[in-house]
Amino acid sequence: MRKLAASLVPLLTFLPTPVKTTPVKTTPVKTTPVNTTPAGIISGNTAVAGGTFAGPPFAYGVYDSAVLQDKPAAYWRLDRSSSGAETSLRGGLRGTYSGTRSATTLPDGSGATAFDGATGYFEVPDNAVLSPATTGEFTLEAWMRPDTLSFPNQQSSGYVHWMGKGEPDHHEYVARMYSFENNENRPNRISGYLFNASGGLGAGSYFQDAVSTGQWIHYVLVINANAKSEAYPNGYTKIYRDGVLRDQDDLSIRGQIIIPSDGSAPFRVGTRDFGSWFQGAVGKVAVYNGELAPTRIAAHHQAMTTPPGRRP
Ligand SMILES: [Ca+2]
Repeated sequence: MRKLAASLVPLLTFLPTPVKTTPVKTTPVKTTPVNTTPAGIISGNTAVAGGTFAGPPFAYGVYDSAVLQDKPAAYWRLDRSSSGAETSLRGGLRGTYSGTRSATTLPDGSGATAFDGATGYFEVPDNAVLSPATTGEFTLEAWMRPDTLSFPNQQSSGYVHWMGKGEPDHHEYVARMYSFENNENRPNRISGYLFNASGGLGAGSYFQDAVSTGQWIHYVLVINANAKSEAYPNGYTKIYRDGVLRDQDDLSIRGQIIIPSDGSAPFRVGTRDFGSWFQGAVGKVAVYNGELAPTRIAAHHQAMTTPPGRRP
């Protein structure tokens, strides 16, 4: 205040009329804040600059930053369903949309794709980074939202393959969800499996909870054929729901060891091989050529569900 009053003195001397000696009314001076970070912007929003990765340049969201921090081999947000094609952030793998699908939104307001359960899917051509065999370690991550609990176009005992890579003699892995009523008493079980190239029985993990239509679920399937131990002599699969590890199993089934193999099938979302179709939404599909750490999986879940202002 004192400095301000002093600075006004020279100005006042140039005034044409005599100035009364009453105190000059001062107004606060606008000062430049030392902290130049604008209020309301968190660093996570701007940590990843647009244009660094394949795809159109724009500011990525908090969730996208969390995923990209872990260097996925490929990452499709599935927010381009109306354009017909989407190239992965990182990896530059171009996928195409087919059939009936529509745009929808995730819990954080970002875009995803709702598939009609009959014809809609997203497909990416075969690539080595989409195969667990490439490094022996693989993580598949997505947000999924069933829009029915009884799928109209299911297969076998009553389930749909909503994401995966596998065709006859080129089987690799699949994400599955059972209808509420099925022939194995697995109401709405959500699971993931690794197969030998010939198919047949797969090794895998699951969670089986009460599921509601319209409810978003964070799904992470880990396949690790390198980490062999007494408990998991052939390596393992793990499955996480909403950031929490729910199940872990050896890479064998009924005495048969399951070994990842590099097949030629495309990677698909909404269906695996047209044998069944997911009626629901999927977004933020990421694949990693390694095992994503539990703390990072939890962090991804939090990035989607916890408003920035409420984070610890
Ligand atoms: Ca291949």
